[in-house]
Order: sequence, then C-alpha cells, then structure tokens
Amino acid sequence: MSSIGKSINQFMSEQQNETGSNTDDLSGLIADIASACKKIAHLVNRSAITGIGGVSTSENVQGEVQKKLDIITNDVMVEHLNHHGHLAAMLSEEIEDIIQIPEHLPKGKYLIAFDPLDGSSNIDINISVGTIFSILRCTDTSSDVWSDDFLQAGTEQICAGFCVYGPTTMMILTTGHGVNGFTLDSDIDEFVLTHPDMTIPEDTAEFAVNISNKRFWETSVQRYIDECIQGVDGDREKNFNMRWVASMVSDVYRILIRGGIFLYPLETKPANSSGKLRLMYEANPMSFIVEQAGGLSTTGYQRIMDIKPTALHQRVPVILGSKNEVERIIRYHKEEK
Ligand code: AFP
Ligand code: FBP
Repeated sequence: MSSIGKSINQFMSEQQNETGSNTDDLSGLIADIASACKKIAHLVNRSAITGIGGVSTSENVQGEVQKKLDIITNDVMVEHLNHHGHLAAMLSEEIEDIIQIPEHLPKGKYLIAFDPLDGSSNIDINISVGTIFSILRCTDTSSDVWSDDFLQAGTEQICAGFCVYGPTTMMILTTGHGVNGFTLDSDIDEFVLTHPDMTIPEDTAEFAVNISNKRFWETSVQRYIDECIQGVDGDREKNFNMRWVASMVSDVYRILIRGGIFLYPLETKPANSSGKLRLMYEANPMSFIVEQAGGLSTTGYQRIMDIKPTALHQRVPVILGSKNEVERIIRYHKEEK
C-alpha cells in the first residue's frame, strides 16, 4: 500500500477494500485515538509554558511517581475514547483497575490497553515521549467487562500502535497487514501517511540497552552485548554502535527506520526480576508492530505475543528488533541455560 499523503481515515478505508476486512468500527476507534494523540502532542509541546511538566504527588500502580502529564494524558485518552461506542472497557498504565465505560454511554466490541505517556521521565529534559496502545476484541459484550477479558495473548491483538511526540509527531500503526507511519501535518491537523510499509532490516550493527544494568543480566545477554562491544576484534568481527534514548517509542521507532535491537532483559535486581516493561500496553503492541515489520520479539525464552497474561500490569523481559540478531540472542539463551 503506497498512498503517501492519505489521512488515516482514507488509509483505513483503502485497506478495508484491499484486504476485504470490515474495519468500519476500528476506523472510528483509530480516529478517536488519533484525536487524543493530537491533544497530547499539544499538551506535551506546551508543558513548560503551562507548568504541567513536573512531578505530581501520586504514585501509579507500579509504585512509580507520576508526572502531572501522566495523569493529564490518561484523562485525555479516557475522555476521547469513552463516547463513541467503540469500546467495552479500557486498561491504562496509570490506573490499577480496568476502566469501565459509564452506564449512560454506548458500549462497543473492542478493548484497549494503553500507556498514555511512555518515557515520561524524559519530559523535563525535552526528549521524545509517546503513547502506546493495543486493541483486543471483547469476546463477551453482554455483561460487565472483567480483568479476565483483557488477559489475552498478544497474538489476539487486532491493532496496535504508538505515537511519538518528537521533532515531528508520528503515529505508527498495524492492523496485521504490515506497518505504516503517519506524520501529523499541523497545517491541516491530520495524520498523513508518510512511511508506508515499514520494514526492519534483518541485519543490524546497532544495539539499544541500558548498559548500567549489565551486572544484573543473565550470562546470555552479557555475552551478546560483550561481543557487540568487542567489535571487529571479537567473535563477531564487526563493529557495533549503541543508542539508548530511555524512551521505548523512540528506540523502537529508530529500529523501524534503520534496524537495530532493543533489550530490556531479565535482571537479578528485585524491581526488574520479571522484566521492567509491561506486557499488555508496552511489550505486546511493540511486538505486534515489530513482527509485522519483519522483525522478531522475545523474552529470550519465548515469543512475547505467545505469553498468556496472568495480571493486567504484568512485566516481561523484552528483546526485539532485527531478525538475525534476535535469533542469535535466543540461541545464546539456549546455550547458556
Ligand atoms: P518512564 O515512562 O517511567 O520514563 O519509563 C520509560 C520506559 O518504560 C521505556 O520507555 C524505556 O525503554 C525504559 O523505561 C527506560 O528504562 P531505564 O530508565 O531503566 O533505562
Ligand atoms: P550528528 O549531528 O552527526 O548526528 O552528530 C551528533 C553528535 O555530534 C552529538 O549531538 C552527539 O552527542 C554525538 O554526535 C553522538 O556521537 P556518537 O554517534 O559517536 O555516539
């Protein structure tokens, strides 16, 4: 699909024609997400002026101090997604329980899990942040929605995406038919297709990891990164470059553009002993996007999208990106076991 310059709405209806899928409802939901993201882009952009850039006094369900913008952007998502009858319920990084659609509003057939502002510790230093989302089908819409309705493997996602609020605001989207990137054109206030059919090169010479955690990693991950750092003098006989934005949306976006590998692996550090990133609204949607772009995504031991979730805010180790490097790390996990 190469309709550069098309709006997301036009793109979705073209995709519906080409794939024969009935995406009418989904298009409406994506339009709501797009308008929430436009609002968030505006809030992030003006945060220093309006004084909403700093920390609040509350903690989220992960025990992390919330930024004021974490709370505000959560509310923006809920307000924009509540009203149009597309959703049965929502799950947010910022809220412990699932968010029900109010009784007086129409309910729909989809569930959404989102991180309204990922990388929010980067806001005060003016580095890109983003919104990540995963859309699932609600199997039973006749009654109240329960946590169990959300606990579906990533393979059940019907759409995933993320927005990056950077030098440009971009939305990356997959509905299971490849990955496409849309840039917010502020002149017309629309996301327009600028990056059709995004594909991750199978090979790479660039890795992204928080290397200060090296002493907490398993030997398989230490071995992989050591070999990258040894460069032409080591077993790989190839030089590697390192990038770590500490904002997953930016690191994954870079990988979609020029390849690479991203690791937030298992650590012996108690806080990250099951991994740091959250399965439902970080690891799963990013894995869906990366796989749709030709990459791979694993915990080191298991394909992330095959994990059957057991808790709404479950954490997992994440290793994703260029296929040949991810396969190498999976092999190291088997060998070093
Ligand atoms: P925040 O939303 O708390 O800033 O966390 C961002 C994040 O979940 C992810 O976007 C980064 O890849 C990762 O954390 C960075 O973690 P470190 O600060 O431990 O490197
Ligand atoms: P470019 O303008 O060529 O991207 O170079 C950027 C830069 O000069 C600095 O902004 C940055 O700190 C540094 O290079 C990064 O260097 P390296 O690629 O060696 O990590």
